[in-house]
This record gives sequence, structure tokens and C-alpha cells, in this order.
Amino acid sequence: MKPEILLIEPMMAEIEAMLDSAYVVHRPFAVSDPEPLVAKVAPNIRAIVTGGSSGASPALVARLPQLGIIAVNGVGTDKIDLADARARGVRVTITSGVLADDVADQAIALMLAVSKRIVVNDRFVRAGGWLTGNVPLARKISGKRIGILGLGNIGREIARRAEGFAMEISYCTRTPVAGVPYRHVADPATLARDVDILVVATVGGAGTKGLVDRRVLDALGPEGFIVNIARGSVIDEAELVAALVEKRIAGAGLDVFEAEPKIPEALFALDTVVLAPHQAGATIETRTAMGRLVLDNLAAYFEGRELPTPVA
Ligand code: 8YV
Repeated sequence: MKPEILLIEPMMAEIEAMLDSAYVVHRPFAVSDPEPLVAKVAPNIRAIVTGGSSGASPALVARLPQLGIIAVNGVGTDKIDLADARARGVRVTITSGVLADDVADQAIALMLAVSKRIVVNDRFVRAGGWLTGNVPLARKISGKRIGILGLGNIGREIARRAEGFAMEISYCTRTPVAGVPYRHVADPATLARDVDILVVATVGGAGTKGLVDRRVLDALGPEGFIVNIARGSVIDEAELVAALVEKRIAGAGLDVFEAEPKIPEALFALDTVVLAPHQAGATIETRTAMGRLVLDNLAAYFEGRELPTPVA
């Protein structure tokens, strides 16, 4: 008998087809009222497959007596109570090693888009504005100072790319990372004060909630840009909106938000902001690699083998 699994959010069609061939897949997201479905299948569920931003609440986990693994199609575990999972003997896997490139690419794309006014200028050209006028000058990126908040796999890939732009690279972590040539700063406000572009690349969750607050934004200042490819929760969003509206910072490139997919409407009116619907790892290449890793982790679990990419 195929094991029964709960799929929390859609994946690529070909990955879902592979899931379907190996498991009985229940999809609460595909029905208008998920509760009766979850209640009916809960006693049989042996695996949850979910996304980094969806996770699996402890309340859901507690309803699944046969649950043995939560396979995250992503690297974020901020929406999973890892201690609770451990206490219940539930294994958790992530798709480490396959998405840092794409997320770093997105950080660079947002940095360029916002500083070089790519999106607002595109709108200007489409609206026929060039026929009768021109646009303000943009800001240069090459040779500027970048500050990376968090230097895990993704932060390092951002730094590597920034080297290609001859940027001066600083980073902020609690303790310095051994073996990297970049300048370490222990305090986010100090990092923000010293750079032209602040890129948020930390993990999410309680430990980093509101790490970028008014003090950090004001330290970045009216010439500074911020980019967030981490989690919306890391930036105090109300303060970010206020800083943008009041032009206390120069602009923002944002892939993630506090209450996705709800985005503060004040941002829609701002030409200094580039918005993306949490797309950093969303390429065909990366989603395929992530999906295959989810499948590999599930297969290893059900065959009693060592899990390829468990949470550390
Ligand atoms: C994905 C993410 O968009 O890795 C993560 O934690 O947030 C993203 O890469 C997400 O996991 C898909 O839901």
C-alpha cells in the first residue's frame, strides 16, 4: 500500500506527478473547505510535504499520529516548530544546496532594478513618456558598499556576486564567519550606517523578528537601498513603509513580506520600490532540483535509509 501524504502547497506538475505515482497524495489546498478532508485523512498521514513559507503548524502536526517526516520544499524552517517535531520523533528535511544561486541572483536583480530604476523606467517608456520627456538619473552599483545581514549559503553567494561588481563587502552575523575575506560587523545598525545597499539574507523566525527596525533604517539613511530576499518578518514592515514614504531611505527591492501575499498598499504608490511575489527560488531549474530533493528525502525515509538533507 502506498503511504499517504499531505501536500500543503502546489509543486511543479512533473514533481506532483512523481509524488502521485509513489504516494497517495492529499491536497487540502485544492478543495474549498480543507477541514473535512484533513479530519478524514489525518489518522493515515505519514508525511507532510510543504513549502518554506507555509511550513506545518504544531496544531496540524499534533493531529497526525502516524506522521514521521516533514519534507520542506525550501530551506526556511521558521514556520515549523523544530523542537516540537523532535519531541514527537518527526524528521524534518529541507532542500539545502540547490537554491542559494537563484536566491542570490534575485537579490542582485532587485538591487539593480531598484538602483537603476529598471521597473519605473519600463513603465515610463510603455506609457509613452519618453516621447515628451525624460527620467531622473539612477544610482550606480559597481564599486559601492554592500552590507549583507546574515552570511549563510545565500549570503555568501550574494557576496560572491557582489565581488563581480567590485563592491566593498561587509556582513553582519552574531559571530564572525571563519575564512571569509569580508568585513564583519556585529550590529545591524552599524552595518547599515556603513553601506549603500543593505541586503537581508538571514533566517526568519523569532530570533530575527524585527531585526531591521527604525534604528537600522535610519542608519541606512536617505541615500541607502534595502533588499530583502529572506523573510518579511526580519524587517519591521510598518517602519519600512514609513521610511520609504518619508524618503528616509532611497528605495527597496522586496521579494518577501510579513503577511504574504498581503502587501501594504502604501508600497504600490512608490516608484522607489520594486516588488516581487516571493519568487527568488522560483525558476524551472531550481524548483525541479528542489522537488527532486523532496522526493529523494521521502524515498529515503520510507526505505529506512539516511535522509539526504535533514535539518542540521
Ligand atoms: C520557496 C522559501 O519559495 O526556501 C524557502 O524557505 O521560502 C522559498 O524558496 C518556498 O519554500 C516554496 O514554498
